[in-house]
Amino acid sequence: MMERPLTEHISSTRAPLNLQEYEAVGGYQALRKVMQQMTPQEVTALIKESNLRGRGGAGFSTGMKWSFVPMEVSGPKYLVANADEMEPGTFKDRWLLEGNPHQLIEGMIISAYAIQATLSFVFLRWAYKQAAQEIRKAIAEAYAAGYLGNNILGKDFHLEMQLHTGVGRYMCGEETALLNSLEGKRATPRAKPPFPQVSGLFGKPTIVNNVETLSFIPHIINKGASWFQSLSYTSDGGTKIYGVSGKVNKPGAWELPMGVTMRELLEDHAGGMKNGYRFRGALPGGASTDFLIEEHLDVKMDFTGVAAAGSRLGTGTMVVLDDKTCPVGFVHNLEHFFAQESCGFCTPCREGLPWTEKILYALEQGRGTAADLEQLLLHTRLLGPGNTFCALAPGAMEPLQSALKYFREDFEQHIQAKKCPYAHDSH
Ligand code: L3W
Repeated sequence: MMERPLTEHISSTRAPLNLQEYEAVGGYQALRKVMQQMTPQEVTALIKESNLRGRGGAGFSTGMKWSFVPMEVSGPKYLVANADEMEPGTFKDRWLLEGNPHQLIEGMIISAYAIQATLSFVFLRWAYKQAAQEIRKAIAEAYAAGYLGNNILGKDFHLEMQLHTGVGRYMCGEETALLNSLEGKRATPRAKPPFPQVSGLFGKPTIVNNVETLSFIPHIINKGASWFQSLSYTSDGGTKIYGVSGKVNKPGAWELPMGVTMRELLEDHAGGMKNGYRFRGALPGGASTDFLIEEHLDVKMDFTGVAAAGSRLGTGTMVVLDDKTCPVGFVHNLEHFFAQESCGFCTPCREGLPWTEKILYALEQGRGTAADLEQLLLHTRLLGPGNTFCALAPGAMEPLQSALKYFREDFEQHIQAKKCPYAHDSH
């Protein structure tokens, strides 16, 4: 029987586990174990050993991130759960937030203990109203039970937790923009280094981890690093919440062993393509990843496998492109989103994304020229890694550059025919 530790107790037909129900299935046992038996350093060492890699998109080692916190520095330290899930096609954290809020809270308390943080925040996407209700209720229950507040489980450890709802901007998911937003400032990114682990919220050491990442912590404490490794098909340990959207029979999200193939996801879980639609490609991890195509269907969906195929696992939630949807229109739609969500702080992103969108729109409408394709290629370099302040614009260039590589004929057909060849089909 395949284990699904994160979602085992989530059911679409009932409310999330309340505190008592969560405790009845072993909830807060990991926190007890940590408080009774483990030093902060031991917790960090265990998480490092588990090779838990960040589930927000970048896959950075969680234990290593924690180990950068200068523990010898006195004064406040902070922990933030990044619940600002806004990556297009991505709806995995919502499942955990609405389905098992105590699991996240327990993970946060343990993580805060590991870095000796005394104040923690759930930074929640504005539109996640149901999640806000569940988290607020669960935080109150955790306070009432003595899992939050002063002297947690009788130890000399104190932690406050607050729910902070965002303002509905994609930019707030970038960790330094998120911290500026929490400080009440405009949500623009900060230069890194210094990384937040050293200088984060109000200039103090701060850890920002994704919801899925933090939700794993109690399970790793309870069952150990090798158990976590054993859940996965590959060396990137654990399970992963994968998702599929697009013209498939059963779009959805599933917790599966890390390293399932794209084909398994598409055929076994998403039920294959809908009648009359053929698979042309997919963005493996939300919109800001490169397309993979049919020849990649047997790629293992872990950080290493997807990178070797020329893309990134990202959030692990796949967006499928079918043969009746215009790839130019598809990418135009994405660039419209990214242009709208640029925070405007750095010039290449602020100016380059709307220009990219404009060129794509003209192409889609049959008003494009061959020179426009060169312009688009130039943009993928000018807005690429190293030329902007954060990952937003480079991420936005990934679907574009790979569409120009794999679907170039479609772009050229628009130019030659002076119209969209899909005009009657693509909706
Ligand atoms: C110390 C170093 N810390 C990296 C830390 C850093 C951060 C984490 C990842 O996100 C992803 C992208 C898209 N010393 C460090 C270090 N860190 N080097 O590791 O850092 P980084 O820079 O690799 O990535 P990032 O800029 O934090 C970029 C994804 O985000 N994305 C959007 C995702 C949206 C969602 C959502 O809505 N749920 O996830 C857009 O590009 O996949 O991989 O903590 O401090 N030398």
